[in-house]
Amino acid sequence: MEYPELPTQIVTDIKYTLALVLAGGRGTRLKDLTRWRVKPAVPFGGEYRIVDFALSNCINSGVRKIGVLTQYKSQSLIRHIIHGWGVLHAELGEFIEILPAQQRIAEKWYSGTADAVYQNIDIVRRYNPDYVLLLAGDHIYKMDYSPLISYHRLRKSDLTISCIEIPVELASEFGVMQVDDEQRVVGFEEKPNSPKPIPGTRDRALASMGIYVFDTAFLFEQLILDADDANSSHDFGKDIIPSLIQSHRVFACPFQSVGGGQYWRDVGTLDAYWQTNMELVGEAPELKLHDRKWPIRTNSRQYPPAKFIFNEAHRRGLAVDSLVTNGSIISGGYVENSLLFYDVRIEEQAEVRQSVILPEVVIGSKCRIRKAIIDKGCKVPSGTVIGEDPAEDWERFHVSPGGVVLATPEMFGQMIHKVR
Ligand code: ADQ
Ligand code: ADP
Repeated sequence: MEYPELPTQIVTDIKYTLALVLAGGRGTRLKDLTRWRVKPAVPFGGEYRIVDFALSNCINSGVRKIGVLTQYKSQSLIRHIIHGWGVLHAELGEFIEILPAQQRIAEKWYSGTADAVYQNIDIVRRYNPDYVLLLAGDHIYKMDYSPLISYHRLRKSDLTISCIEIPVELASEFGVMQVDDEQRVVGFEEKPNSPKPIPGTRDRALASMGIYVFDTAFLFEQLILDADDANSSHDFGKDIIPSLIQSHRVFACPFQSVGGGQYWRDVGTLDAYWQTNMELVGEAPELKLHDRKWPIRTNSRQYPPAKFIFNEAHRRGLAVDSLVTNGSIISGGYVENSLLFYDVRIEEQAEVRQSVILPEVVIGSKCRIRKAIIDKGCKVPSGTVIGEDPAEDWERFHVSPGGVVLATPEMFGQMIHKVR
């Protein structure tokens, strides 16, 4: 007789899973937002850092053994995790550990995602998990990883890849796969120039989300083989996955967002970063941050409530269609269709529209800011105009292909943390 899937087995699967969050890439397309911090540490959504989504998904899924692999400009990320993520109980076998590149095995930095995991192989061995869940630290989404892990076991899979359907014209940025009727992966190309559409469609492709479940012993075997291969670039997407699909059981598991739908965003460019933040400002955002059943945790700061000081003469001192985070004060200024992070000041007669204002920014009086991202700590001098004259913006700031202006403290000549 066949027994139905027992809930206790699912709990055991999750309990013996180790999540490794890959958070070491450069993220160069975010330009100066990643000049001093790695992409997963970039502030997002008023209160959060990008990595909070992967970490919260882990905690909410019950995956509570977590390693965060980091190397490039990691201080901001390390600070965020140390100050904000002390939420697990070591005495219950739960932890979040930071795994910086530290030359344990080879005398070099992490050279690719597979090498990053390989260089921590002794640490992973010590944790002794049954499964390893590999995640990227730079996506915005809400996902329950437990069905993915059960799917992996039930299919007797060696490797399971979480996948999503995307427009084929965007697919060159992703690992693109083909599957058979049972979702077994029969083709995989990393960032192909001409991505193959899903059979029966012309405009959809099946993309890897860079989320993998491995049986631990199998992962070790493959990492060691890869480490010995002089021709490999030591990357899961480029090297390991394509080499496995003929000889091993590799399955694709279709993604479903918590609460339904398929919300998943890579905020890899300034335009995507701005757009994804702006979506939150809209009336009914697809990403529901108010959902208490799947809370996104962060390093919450103890700030007083946001404050609005109305100036009777100018009828200013308000924000409409906007998100305003704690500690912010709008004093006689006007904010529309914008997202203000914590501890932001908008001074007399300043106007901010369609903009993302990161923490600890001061927008001086009579500034006019439109379609901009203002990085943490900027003190924007009174009277500054951004987003009205492209030629002027080009001279002083960074302007994205979609016309979003990024301003950082350095662009205002404000060296917040001087090197010399
Ligand atoms: P990319 O996102 O382009 O494609 P990559 O640049 O390797 O892949 O980044 C994946 C994650 O690993 C990121 O979170 C990054 O920060 C981190 N990372 C990169 N290099 C690292 C290193 N040396 N050390 C530690 N961490 C590192 C991948 C897959 C595609 C898939 C997309 C989905 O290769 O097949 O479609 O993710 O976004
Ligand atoms: P985060 O909390 O994101 O790590 P910080 O508080 O360290 O940011 O920095 C505040 C601002 O100063 C950010 O806009 C950041 O890009 C910038 N910054 C950080 N380090 C330096 C530096 N050494 N020189 C100039 N600017 C810096």
